[in-house]
Amino acid sequence: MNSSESTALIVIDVQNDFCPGGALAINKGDEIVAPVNKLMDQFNNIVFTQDWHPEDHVSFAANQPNSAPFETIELSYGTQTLWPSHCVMGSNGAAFHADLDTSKCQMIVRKGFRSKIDSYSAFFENDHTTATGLHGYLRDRSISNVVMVGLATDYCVAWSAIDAANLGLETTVVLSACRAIDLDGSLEAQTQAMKRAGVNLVETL
Ligand code: VGL
Ligand code: ZN
Repeated sequence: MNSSESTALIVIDVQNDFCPGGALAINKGDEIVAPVNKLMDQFNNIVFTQDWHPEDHVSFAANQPNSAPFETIELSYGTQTLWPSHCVMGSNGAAFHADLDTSKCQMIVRKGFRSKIDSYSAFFENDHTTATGLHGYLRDRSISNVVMVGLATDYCVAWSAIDAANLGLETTVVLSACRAIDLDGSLEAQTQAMKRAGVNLVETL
C-alpha cells in the first residue's frame, strides 16, 4: 500500500523513558509498539528517531535553579518546557522499547544531543533553524512522502509533522500508533496546529 520508494515511515522516540515505568512515562505509550511493528511491513523506507540528551541538558528541570518538571522557562530560542531527566545518552531509558522491531530501520536520527538546545522535531532543533540532517537524507533518497507514528503525539510527533509539511513533504500522522503527554491542553492545541500546517491526521492506514 505504502511500499513506494518515495514514502518513508518515521518512527518517533519509541524509547523506554517514554513508556510506563520510564522517567517521562506517557500513559499507555507501550501500546503502540505492536501496531508500529505491524505498520513497518507496509514500508520499504523506515527511519527511527531517538531522543538523546547529555546529563546537563537545558530541558531537564534538575539543571535549572528553583524549577520543577512541567514548568516552562524562557530561553534565547523561546519558551522551553522543563522535563524530568530522560533519555540520557547511552542509558537504558534512552534505548528503544525492547519489543520494537528495529531490524528494518535504515536510519536512526538522534536529537537533543546539544546541552543548550532541545530538539523535539526530527528535522530542526527547537530554534527552528539548526538542522538534524533528516531533510537532506530524505531529499537525497527522493523521498517526498512521510508517515509518522510514535511518542509523543503533542510534542515530538507534532513538531516533526509540522516541520515536514512546511518543508513540502506530503505528511500523514497515524494517530492510533501515537500517544500524547497532554500538558495543559497541548494535545488539542497541537492537533489544530498540525491541521493548519496541512498534516493529514488518520486513525489507521
Ligand atoms: C519528547 C518531551 C521531551 C517527545 C522528548 O519525544 O515527545 N517530549 N523530550
Ligand atoms: Zn527530550
